[in-house]
Amino acid sequence: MKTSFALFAVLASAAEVLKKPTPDADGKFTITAPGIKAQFIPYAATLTNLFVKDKNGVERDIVLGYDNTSYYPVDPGHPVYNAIPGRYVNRIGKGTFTIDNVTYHTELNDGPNTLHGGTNNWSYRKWNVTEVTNSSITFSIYDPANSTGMPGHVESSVTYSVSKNRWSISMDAVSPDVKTPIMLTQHTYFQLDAFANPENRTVWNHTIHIPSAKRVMLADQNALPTGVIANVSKNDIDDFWTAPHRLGFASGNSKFENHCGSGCHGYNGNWALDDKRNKKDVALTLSSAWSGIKAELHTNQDALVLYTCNWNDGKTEFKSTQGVAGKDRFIPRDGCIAIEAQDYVDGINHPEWGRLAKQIFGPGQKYHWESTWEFGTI
Ligand SMILES: *[C@@H]1O[C@H](CO)[C@@H](O)[C@H](O)[C@H]1NC(C)=O
Ligand SMILES: *[C@@H]1O[C@H](CO)[C@@H](O)[C@H](O)[C@H]1NC(C)=O
Ligand SMILES: *[C@@H]1O[C@H](CO)[C@@H](O)[C@H](O)[C@H]1NC(C)=O
Ligand SMILES: *[C@@H]1O[C@H](CO)[C@@H](O)[C@H](O)[C@H]1NC(C)=O
Ligand SMILES: *[C@@H]1O[C@H](CO)[C@@H](O)[C@H](O)[C@H]1NC(C)=O
Ligand SMILES: *[C@@H]1O[C@H](CO)[C@@H](O)[C@H](O)[C@H]1NC(C)=O
Ligand SMILES: *[C@@H]1O[C@H](CO)[C@@H](O)[C@H](O)[C@H]1NC(C)=O
Ligand SMILES: *[C@@H]1O[C@H](CO)[C@@H](O)[C@H](O)[C@H]1NC(C)=O
Ligand SMILES: CC(=O)N[C@H]1CO[C@H](CO)[C@@H](O)[C@@H]1O
Repeated sequence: MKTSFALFAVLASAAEVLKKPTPDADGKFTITAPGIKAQFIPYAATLTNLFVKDKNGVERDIVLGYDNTSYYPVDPGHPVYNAIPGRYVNRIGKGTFTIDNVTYHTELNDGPNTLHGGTNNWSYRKWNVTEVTNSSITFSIYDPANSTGMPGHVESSVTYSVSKNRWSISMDAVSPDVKTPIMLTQHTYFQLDAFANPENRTVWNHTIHIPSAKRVMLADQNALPTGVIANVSKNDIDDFWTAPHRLGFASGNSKFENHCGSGCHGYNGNWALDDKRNKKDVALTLSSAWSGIKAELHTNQDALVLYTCNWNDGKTEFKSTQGVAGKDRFIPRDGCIAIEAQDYVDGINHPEWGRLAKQIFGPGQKYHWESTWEFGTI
């Protein structure tokens, strides 16, 4: 009796193991729910493909990426495609910060500043896969002390899950030993027409609305905040709050050129969301008239970085799941928008902003980030 029960248990658990989702030949894990399919690789905890239906019911892959999963780690441009940079995203002014009178130095990999933790950091590492189901996947990372010039080790994880028409992302992190900066984001680049609009492959005709983005960080030529947080007035170049605007609505404005740094037109800025907004409300809506796809963001974060892909050089191909058969496959300049929910850029160097408690974590404290994208049609 005992033996057969034990045998039954073994067989049952073997069946469980067999049913466990495994990666495909390219190393991609696929999770699905009605109306949505998402694929991921452990490198940088990257979303490689995101399929939703357009207004005609056609499935569209609406994020940037490569067909070849082996290319992500060796790509010299390394645009952090749909990855998790860390442990402190975006810029650190002059690659330095101070905690409790000790000054730390990080790699200057973006002009005079640090960007996304320097080279070879969280978005350059293969994360561990800790749990997979048909509709969710969890990746984890152990970041050793000083691996990015920052004190103490950090343990972090991200869970991606899908439910009907919805993609949810949840990230946690702790620094058990000492105080250290932690600020994460999920760095997805969207193209809601999947480059299949025969008239236009830029994002300028996508419409965006961010009702609580009433303030924006002024930035220098290297896209580093100066410290001044300006109010955004109606129809100003950064106004996406008073009404929905096309991303290209200000392209005739003299401020459009060099708006995101020297030689950079369009946007690579950081908007502060109203602290008092109801976090149950939609924080941002992005849509495109051509595909009719609409994406609504909910987030617990207080700021957003938007980047309209000025630096695409027109030499990188998009995926075989995108575009129009028979046409060229190159991503044009301005061909996408990265939407990064996070806290205020370089807040560790601006105590006057009052963000230190949201950006520096030590023993006993928990960092938690969450966002949901809900897809539909207009
Ligand atoms: C994929 O990328 C890797 C790394 O660059 C390269 O060695 C390999 O040849 C590529 N495979 C294909 C099918 O292009
Ligand atoms: C930092 O230095 C100041 C001035 O010397 C001192 O008053 C303060 O106690 C120090 N803080 C810490 C946490 O060591
Ligand atoms: C997951 O998907 C596989 C393949 O479609 C299926 O055999 C399995 O029963 C599913 N598991 C669950 C828990 O739904
Ligand atoms: C993955 O897990 C192994 C074993 O626990 C650990 O040694 C390694 O550092 C982990 N990798 C990452 C990227 O955290
Ligand atoms: C941290 O790493 C840098 C180089 O990566 C090194 O110069 C520095 O001494 C290290 N600091 C500590 C406290 O280990
Ligand atoms: C741009 O969007 C408008 C509606 O907002 C639509 O009428 C027009 O056809 C679109 N243009 C292109 C090139 O897709
Ligand atoms: C795409 O549309 C934008 C504005 O909507 C326009 O500036 C640009 O010239 C168009 N590109 C092409 C290739 O038609
Ligand atoms: C923004 O507006 C508020 C009042 O709504 C005002 O208190 C604040 O000084 C303004 N900020 C700037 C930088 O002008
Ligand atoms: C700039 C910097 O500190 N880079 C580090 C990122 O993490 C790797 C370990 O994965 C270190 O080797 C790099 O020095």
